[in-house]
Amino acid sequence: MSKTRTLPITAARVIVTCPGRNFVTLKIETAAGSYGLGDATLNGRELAVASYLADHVAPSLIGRDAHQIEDIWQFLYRGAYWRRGPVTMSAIAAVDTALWDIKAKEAGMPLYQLLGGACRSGVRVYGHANGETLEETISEARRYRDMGYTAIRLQSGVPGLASTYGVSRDKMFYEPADGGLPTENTWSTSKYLAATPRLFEAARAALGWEIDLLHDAHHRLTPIEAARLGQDLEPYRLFWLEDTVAADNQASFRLIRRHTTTPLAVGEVFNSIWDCKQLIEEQLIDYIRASVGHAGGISHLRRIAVLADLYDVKTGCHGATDLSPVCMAAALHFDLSMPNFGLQEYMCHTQETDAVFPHAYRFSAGSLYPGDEPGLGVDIDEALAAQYPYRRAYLPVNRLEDGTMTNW
Ligand code: GCO
Ligand code: MG
Repeated sequence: MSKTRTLPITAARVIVTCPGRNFVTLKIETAAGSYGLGDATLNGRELAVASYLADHVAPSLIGRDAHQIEDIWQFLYRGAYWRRGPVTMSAIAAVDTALWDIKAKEAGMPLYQLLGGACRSGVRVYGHANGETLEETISEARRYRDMGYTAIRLQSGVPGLASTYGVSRDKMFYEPADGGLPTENTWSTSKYLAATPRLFEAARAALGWEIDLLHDAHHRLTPIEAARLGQDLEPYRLFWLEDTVAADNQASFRLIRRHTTTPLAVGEVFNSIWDCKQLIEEQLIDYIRASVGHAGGISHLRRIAVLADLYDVKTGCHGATDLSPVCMAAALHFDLSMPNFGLQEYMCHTQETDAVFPHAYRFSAGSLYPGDEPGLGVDIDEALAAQYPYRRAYLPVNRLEDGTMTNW
């Protein structure tokens, strides 16, 4: 029997860059001269993960065998003692993703081949149509349809509110981290609940029934309000209704589920299988939105997806602009290889970001294709990245009209 070749890790470097928005990237190098990339971006808390990796993880990686992905995952998860949480799990995710990138490059295969091969020809994605008014949102949706999208998320301004989640001036590149300190928004659930069914009624009248429509409530409702919205939207047959409640209390989905057949998606802020377990096992949701970047990497997200598959829950990976092209590429290889893939979120990155992260993945006719380069098929131009130093940026915060803090 031949002896297994080891692949010692020689360096693990953290690269922070801001080509329009902040990204944290881990680059792991091996004695063979190969390297892999992992996304460690945590919107509004970027430097916490950068320090976690550079100060606490990188030194313990040097000399380990890059091929031992699962053992290194367990070492970082169990070895931290302080388990889970977005900072730890984003850091572990970056290591895991970089190691899968290395292994696939060593194998000379695109990563999806190593994960079991393609289960479908491409990865269907949804785009983001948004506008200040219902009319503007619908005309944006038409534009997305003309670009080839077959699934579109609709977010619209709410009459009587100055701003809301999901509506931006730049229609192609939505960026919510808009302030050097958190900006304050004002929120009214009653105004939102009145406006949203009207948006979808108008959208179906204008766009017909061929197109899949989605919506994100962004954690702002109570369970009974979520149940109401789900019922009110039933006539318009949404593909999914996302993040109605914050889901800190997984059992709260029982109440929502009891009242509506609108398909439910949740989990972009989840970072572990334990955040998903009850929701999946009790079949309280239809789509799990956890991402490679925030939920422990490809290794851990596969566990979540395998559990979900047992209960007819499909994947719907988070894919906002604050997940870098490294994370997007990883998501595409994962999506292509999983039997219970549902739909992938896709917000285009800016040209500046794409230049820093040259990538093989391409959009065509409503789907993304990861390409057939060995590994993830994404690189980082370090010289260009160095030209964009970190800029502090925060997500907004939200208050009710009487001043009470609420979820953003
Ligand atoms: C989505 C999300 C994002 C988040 C953002 C926070 O569904 O894409 O809700 O827009 O708000 O990722 O950093
Ligand atoms: Mg969301």
